[in-house]
Amino acid sequence: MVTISKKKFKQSFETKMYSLYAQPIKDATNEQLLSVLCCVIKDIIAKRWIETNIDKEKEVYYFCIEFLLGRQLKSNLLNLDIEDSIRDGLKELGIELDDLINAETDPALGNGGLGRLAACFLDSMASLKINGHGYGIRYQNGLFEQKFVNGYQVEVPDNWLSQGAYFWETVRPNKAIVVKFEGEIELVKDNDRLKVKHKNYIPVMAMPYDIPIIGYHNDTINTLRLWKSEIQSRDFGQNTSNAKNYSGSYEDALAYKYYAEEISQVLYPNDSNYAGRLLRLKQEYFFTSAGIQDIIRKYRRTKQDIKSLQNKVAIHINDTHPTLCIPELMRILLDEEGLSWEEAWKITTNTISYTNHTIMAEAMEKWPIDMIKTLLPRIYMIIEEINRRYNLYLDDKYNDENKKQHMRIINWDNVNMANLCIVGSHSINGVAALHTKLLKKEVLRDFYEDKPEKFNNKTNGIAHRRWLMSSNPELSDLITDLIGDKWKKDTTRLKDLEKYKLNTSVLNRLDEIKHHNKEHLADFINNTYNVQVNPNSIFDVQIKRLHAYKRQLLNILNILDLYHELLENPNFDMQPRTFIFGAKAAPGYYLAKCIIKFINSVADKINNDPRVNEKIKIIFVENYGVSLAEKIIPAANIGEQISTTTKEASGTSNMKLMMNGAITLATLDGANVEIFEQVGEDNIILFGLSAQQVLDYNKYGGYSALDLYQSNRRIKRVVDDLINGFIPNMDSEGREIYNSLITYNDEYFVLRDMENYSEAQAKINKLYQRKEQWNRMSLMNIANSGIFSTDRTISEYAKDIWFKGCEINEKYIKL
Ligand code: NBX
Repeated sequence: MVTISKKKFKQSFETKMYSLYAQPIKDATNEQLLSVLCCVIKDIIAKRWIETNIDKEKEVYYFCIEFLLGRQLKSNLLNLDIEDSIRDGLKELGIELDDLINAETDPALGNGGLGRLAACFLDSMASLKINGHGYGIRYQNGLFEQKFVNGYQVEVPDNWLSQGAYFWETVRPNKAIVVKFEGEIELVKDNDRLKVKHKNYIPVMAMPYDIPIIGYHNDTINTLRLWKSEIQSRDFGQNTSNAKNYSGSYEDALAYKYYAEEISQVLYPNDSNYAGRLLRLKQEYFFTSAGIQDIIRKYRRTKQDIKSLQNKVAIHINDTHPTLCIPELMRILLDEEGLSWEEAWKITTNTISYTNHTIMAEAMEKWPIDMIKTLLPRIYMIIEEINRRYNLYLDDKYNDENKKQHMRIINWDNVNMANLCIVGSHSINGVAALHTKLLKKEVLRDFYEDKPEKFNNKTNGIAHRRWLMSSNPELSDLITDLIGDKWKKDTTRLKDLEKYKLNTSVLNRLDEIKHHNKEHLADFINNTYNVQVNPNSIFDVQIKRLHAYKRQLLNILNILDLYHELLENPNFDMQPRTFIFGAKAAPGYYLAKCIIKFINSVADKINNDPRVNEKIKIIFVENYGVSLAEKIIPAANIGEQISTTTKEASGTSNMKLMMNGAITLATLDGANVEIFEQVGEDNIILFGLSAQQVLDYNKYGGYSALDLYQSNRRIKRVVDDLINGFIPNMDSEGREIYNSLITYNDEYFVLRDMENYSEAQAKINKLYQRKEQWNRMSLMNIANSGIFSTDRTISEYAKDIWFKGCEINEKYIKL
């Protein structure tokens, strides 16, 4: 393990300060101090980083179009086990470590669950000593910064590189790669073979920026390689003689610069429907081509037979955004390595595996043929051939035209990316048991029936090092006091906490810690939003992207109902509650933005009504992201996981909240089902339609929202509030929401689940008053959260997918 003494650290820090900034420490800004600290840490790990990279075991490459890393300093110090010596050393230099921790930018290079999962996976791969590296895009602008203006979401461009640089990254111009767009393909005769010549293409340089991913208390340092797009200014030994010529005019040169740089300029801010835009397709090919070329370049250096690629390399496609890995690998094997189609296909399918993250039709990527053909002529030829061969297979095996139509890769002038992934990979997994079941039985049924052995489940997880040890140190220390520290490397040991479930003093300690965390959050809310919240109230939290299926609307309508009940009956026995929302809406998602405005308007009314504001407070935190999550989650009493059953593939905030002792209020959707199985019915509050009921409703025309509205007084009351002026400062947003519920018949069963939800909330109200029982439920949640560490998830990927049949699998079977 790397280590550094306090004395040595102080020396290195001072030297680095001089060499970087030529100024004394006392004159430095927090950003400068942070940059110096990052450099010192990078020096400490450099040797191990190099050594990890020349390891000879099979390597995993995890392709994801987003990585939502969060701040790195604290988690790096934790994983390196040097926080204390660095904290003390800095103190002696007159610097507070916490100031530097807070000075770090939080790179928002992802939308939500998908990108955060990828970041947790990197942490676990390194911590399990897997040589697993990430490939993604270094967006110049990450997810927009959210501001509320008069209750409306306003998007401000995210400028995470405004400090001039990201201190953790290392740029490697010597490893740049050329990615080719557009142009024409010519087949030229070369002896007795046809050679592929790509002419007049537009060369875009993929410049790698490497971020070290540090394993927990081990020597593994993996790499997250993010590519930035640039003009091709130097050739670095890559032959680009057939490229289009841009040196003609100044205008041409500028147009070329724009073309290249635009690709990694901005992250698409959608989390649930795909934007079928040309630029997005460029992004997808840009990072997959760069990554695949990089892998092959590295592999060639080992001088091993290309036919053994699958023994040394596993390529994982996270959702369909990196699908083009498949034809790109085929291209290299065919055109550069000269393999036959059959050989190339075997290697490709044996190397690549795919994870699906949604069953929602609107999120399924389908790219128009013409777009792919023009942008990526050679890749399109390969996709066409994959499709042609697959159609032969289908025609041979099935008569049912409908079924075959469903399974084709090219269909209705589009390339269906999920179908291409399924056909081109050896493993397809869903992200929670229910989700995988729905894939097998509903969405991908034909494929499952065709090749059942390819399908498997890998329930998501969370990096417990960040989401418990680092963000909730007091709880983490209590756990260690009670059961020792083995749980840090094996979270299933958390189960040992169960033996304290009748121990009043432990339960009280747990309560105290939760209270401290709530006080910290209350201070933060007070300082940031100028709203007073009561730490003795129940902190009820819903933090996730804003989407109709996640049903923030159900939550706020219930709050409104509660408000009415309180007004009608001021003595209504109610434990004070603080409802906390955090959510960004995709900028083009109008209904989601209306819901934000509605929540903010209801908050305004209730928070300013002295008749109730001792009992109810609503806080909608601006710009929700990883750093805010780290503050909110340790302080939560209740985690709202209230999606329309069948719609949330897994969810991961459910796991984070549970691990921090929140009680889950949930539908039996996504991984909530498994949380329920872990904690048992006494330790979770369930409500709502079952998956089967939702499927049946959807099959047979749904229920009548209008009938329910007309027959239920309380439901009618809150729905009418959307349009009767009861909530001030609303424009047409209320009508928009009203229409989604009544005119368009409540696609997400908000009103259908409302009564049941409100009963569940009433149950919570009662339970919380029995403090000891509540604390016991909290303890049981923590004790049974161990299975949701990504260490478990990743060891399953390792043994069932990436290293299946490999010698080194032995290592992971023991995990
Ligand atoms: O992936 C999320 C699911 O909704 C969650 O249920 C799940 O827990 C999580 C991790 O498996 N999906 C998600 O976050 N998707 C996106 O962010 C997304 C981004 C771009 C896009 C489509 C979806 N075009």
